[in-house]
Amino acid sequence: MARKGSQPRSARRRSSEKGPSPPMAGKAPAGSNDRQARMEELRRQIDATDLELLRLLNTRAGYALDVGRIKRELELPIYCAEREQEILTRIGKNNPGPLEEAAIRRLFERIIDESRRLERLAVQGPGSSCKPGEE
Ligand code: PRE
Repeated sequence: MARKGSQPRSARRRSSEKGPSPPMAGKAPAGSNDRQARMEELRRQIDATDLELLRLLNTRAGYALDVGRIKRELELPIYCAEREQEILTRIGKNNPGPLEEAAIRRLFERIIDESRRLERLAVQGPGSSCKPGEE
C-alpha cells in the first residue's frame, strides 16, 4: 500500500541504495488484506460518526443560542451552575462507555464552555468587556 508520497522522501529507499530486499519484502503477512479492509471500513464509520457529531453539536449550540436570547429578554445571567451540574450528572449516569466518566465529563464541560461563549457573543457581541483585549 506504500504509495509514492505517502512517506517522507528521506524514508524512501532510492533504487541506487537498494541492496537485497529484506525477507518478506513485498509480501503481506497472512490476513493483512482483511485487516486493512476492516480498518478502512472502521475509518469510514469514524468519518460518518464525526459528521453526525458535527451536526448534533451545532444543533445543541443552536438551542443554547435560543436559551441565551430568552435569558437576555428575562435579564438572566448566561452562566447557570445548577443547570450545568444537572447536565453533567445526567451524562455521567447514562454513560455506557467505553469512554470513562471523567473523559465524558471533560468533553461535555468543553461543549458547555463553547455554548456559553457563543451565547455571550450573541448577546453582547465581541469586545464588550470593560477590560480592553478581553472578550
Ligand atoms: C448551557 C450553557 C450555559 C449555562 O451555564 C448552562 C447550560 C448549556 O450549554 O448546556 C445552556 C444554557 O444556557 C442553559 O441551559 O441555561
